[in-house]
Amino acid sequence: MIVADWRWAPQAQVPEIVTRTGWGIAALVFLLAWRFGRGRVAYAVVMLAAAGESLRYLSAGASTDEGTALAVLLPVNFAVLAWTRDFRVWSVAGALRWAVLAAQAGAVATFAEPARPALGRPLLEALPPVAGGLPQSVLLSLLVALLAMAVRLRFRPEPIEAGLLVALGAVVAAWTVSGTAYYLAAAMLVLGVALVESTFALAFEDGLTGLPARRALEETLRHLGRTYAVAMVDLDHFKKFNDRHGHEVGDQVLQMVAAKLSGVKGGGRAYRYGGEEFSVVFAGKGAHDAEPYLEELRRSIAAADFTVRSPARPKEKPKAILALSGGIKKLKVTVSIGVAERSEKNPQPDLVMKAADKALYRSKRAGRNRVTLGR
Ligand code: GH3
Ligand code: MG
Ligand code: MG
Repeated sequence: MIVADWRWAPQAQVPEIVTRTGWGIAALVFLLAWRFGRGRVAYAVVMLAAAGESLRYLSAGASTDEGTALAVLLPVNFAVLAWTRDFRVWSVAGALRWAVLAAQAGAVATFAEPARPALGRPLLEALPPVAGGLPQSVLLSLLVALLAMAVRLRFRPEPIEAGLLVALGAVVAAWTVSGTAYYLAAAMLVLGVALVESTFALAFEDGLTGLPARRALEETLRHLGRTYAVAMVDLDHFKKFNDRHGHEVGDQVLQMVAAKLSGVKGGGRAYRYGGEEFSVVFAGKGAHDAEPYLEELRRSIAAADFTVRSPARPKEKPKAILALSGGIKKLKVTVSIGVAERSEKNPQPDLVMKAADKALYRSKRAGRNRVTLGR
């Protein structure tokens, strides 16, 4: 079987305006990625531009090996991007990534030769060397990458991870269907949208706990139906807690309490209202129906040992804590909760919140670590 003769699908002549628009989109998305510290998007755009250029060059009848190398490498790079942290385009971490990209380009230019079409050779002789217009090596790389990215998305359903997966789908279309430039431009647009979306989402997310923030809560409250309950959750004696263990330990405990709250059952959704106060919204449920789920939360928080690292310079009892500094501590914390529902007396979300706040206050006065229903 002479695989050296394998060629990319012949490309229909794409109007010059499309190519230029593609470059415009690439430049725009790259600049946005630079501006907003989304190096992964910038990296993906550079790869897509390279894919487009090399296909143009290849369809002019050059070696298939360079194109195949690129087609094997691109999905792998996308999968690695999906699994790694974002970076700034212009930074040490960025320089490292660009060096890796340049090294790959150098390796392809150096080793891919028409005389040694190793990459186009079938991996399994029993199967057709080319399926859907793609050689086996490319198919394998694509399958592994798509699987890795789908798994990543399952655990981290974020815009950029999703954008990379969709963009890779568009790349497959670009390789197998005529009109490459259209699909590559679409892939870059998808990444641009993902970038805008992930940046926009920052404003709605709390940086410390990862819970949706106050702004997201306000958005939710605007779109509730006729039946809902809102709970206010406040940590007990948290000021003392901070004084005793330090603000950093306090932050860790807030994160752990938030993790518990985010797992609330019964269709509730937790938000960080501000400071050490959280809200839980139950759409479609009254306060009575929501109460058992809140009670479950309260109990699980009270029962938990919050394991924290204690780096803090102590304010009190320096000797005792110094011995533990840098060590692991197990701490206890409780929460008080007030919950109220929409009713004739409280027909608006802000009134329901106020009623929940009053109920919370009654929980505090009654001795804390309890759930109180608003009247
Ligand atoms: P109560 O049981 O009545 O709620 O007492 P409290 O001390 O929790 O009440 P108060 O509202 O007076 O104090 C809240 C404290 O929460 C003040 C501040 O030290 C702490 N706090 C608020 N936001 C944060 C935060 O983001 N991180 C940390 N570590 N502490 C916070
Ligand atoms: Mg408070
Ligand atoms: Mg408090």
